Amino acid sequence: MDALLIVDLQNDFCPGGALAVPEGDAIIPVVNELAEQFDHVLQTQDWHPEGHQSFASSHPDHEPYDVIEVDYGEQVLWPDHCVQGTEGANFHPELDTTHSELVIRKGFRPEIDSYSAFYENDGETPTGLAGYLRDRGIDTLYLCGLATDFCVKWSAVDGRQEGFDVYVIENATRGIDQDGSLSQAWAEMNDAGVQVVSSEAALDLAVA
Ligand code: VGL
Ligand code: ZN
Repeated sequence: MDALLIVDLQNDFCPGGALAVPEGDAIIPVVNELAEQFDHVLQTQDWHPEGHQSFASSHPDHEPYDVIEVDYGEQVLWPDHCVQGTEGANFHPELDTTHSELVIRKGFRPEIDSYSAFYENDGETPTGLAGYLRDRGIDTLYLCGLATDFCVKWSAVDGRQEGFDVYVIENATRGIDQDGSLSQAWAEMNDAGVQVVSSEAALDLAVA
């Protein structure tokens, strides 16, 4: 069984937001069409407390996009974004969320960032998504949303690791592209066995 997973389509990742992904909002009409057609739709929501460790503002000697060492490895420092309860953390108002069965919130532990829908960035704290999918008999995931080179990539690679078939819908995702991270992300996804499809091909495959 197939599911569409819409990653972090929130105000702060769209133009005008705190961590805007170029053209982030351009995917919304495509995502809405996909959401209408899939039998199962899931979403993630980046959901940080104020003062989160991933915020540059929590590290007085650093600026946004610096990379620091933390307990679980390298951490990019971001502008404050998707703070719990703020407008920036809300889903984009044009996103049709009526079809969504489940919203997985992530990044709410103050000391751990969480890009992947499956695991926090320590690589071992699960979000519960794998169990939910298995319980529901879902074995194939179609990913869309933001950002291609961070939360979408980590979710896709971890999904493969967990044994799911994973497709990334190329025209329904956009990247941040920090220091070449976008082309590296496509290469890593390819190496992990993630397949790349257009939204038209995804609809043919999944809804046929
Ligand atoms: C994301 C950076 C920080 C994402 C979330 O959704 O890709 N990127 N938090
Ligand atoms: Zn975040």
